[in-house]
Amino acid sequence: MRSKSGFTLLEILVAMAVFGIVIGAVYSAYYTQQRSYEVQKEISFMEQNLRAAILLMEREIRMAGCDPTEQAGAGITTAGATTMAFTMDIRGDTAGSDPDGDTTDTGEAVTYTLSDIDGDGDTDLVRNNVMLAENIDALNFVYLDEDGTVTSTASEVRSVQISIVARAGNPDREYVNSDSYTNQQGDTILSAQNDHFRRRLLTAEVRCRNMGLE
Ligand SMILES: [Ca+2]
Ligand SMILES: [Ca+2]
Repeated sequence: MRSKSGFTLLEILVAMAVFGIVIGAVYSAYYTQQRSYEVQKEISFMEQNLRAAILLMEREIRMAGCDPTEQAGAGITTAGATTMAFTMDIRGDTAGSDPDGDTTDTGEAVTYTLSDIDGDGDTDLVRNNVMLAENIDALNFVYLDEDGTVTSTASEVRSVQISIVARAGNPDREYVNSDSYTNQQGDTILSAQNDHFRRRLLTAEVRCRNMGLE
């Protein structure tokens, strides 16, 4: 016969141990889920950031050299690996007016480059000295002529391959990134960093349909 006076010390210890194990398991499951949620949030923010930036670049670069009056002398002015500059005549002196034969109106001269514009130590994708996307580790342009051959002669450019490597804002201590990233030509644009940041590479090829029109 067992005593009716209550639990023995042993029973209480066993119950506490079981309770502790259950709480530990619940916490561990919660922590794992929370962590994967944070990682997903970082990645989707990084991808949205990158996609929005590359969409704007595609749209603008497609207009490079736009010169409906043939008076503006619009074209690509810098065809560099990490900097691209170009002009286009897309409006007149006032908002909504027609192209007027110059490339001096708002938004008619554009430069894309990589620089730490906000000075926080991480490079950013910059359009005309304004940040377009932050935490960009690599920006690379490859220029192709009408035969699809790589060229560095601005006037011969007919299409542009853009490659961008974006990095998550926060490191993930349980992850090591040992990937290197290449452009569409297979050239390395970011070597393996072996750090704790997740990254995404996005590439696009834009046909500059206004280039090479006589
Ligand atoms: Ca103009
Ligand atoms: Ca920065």
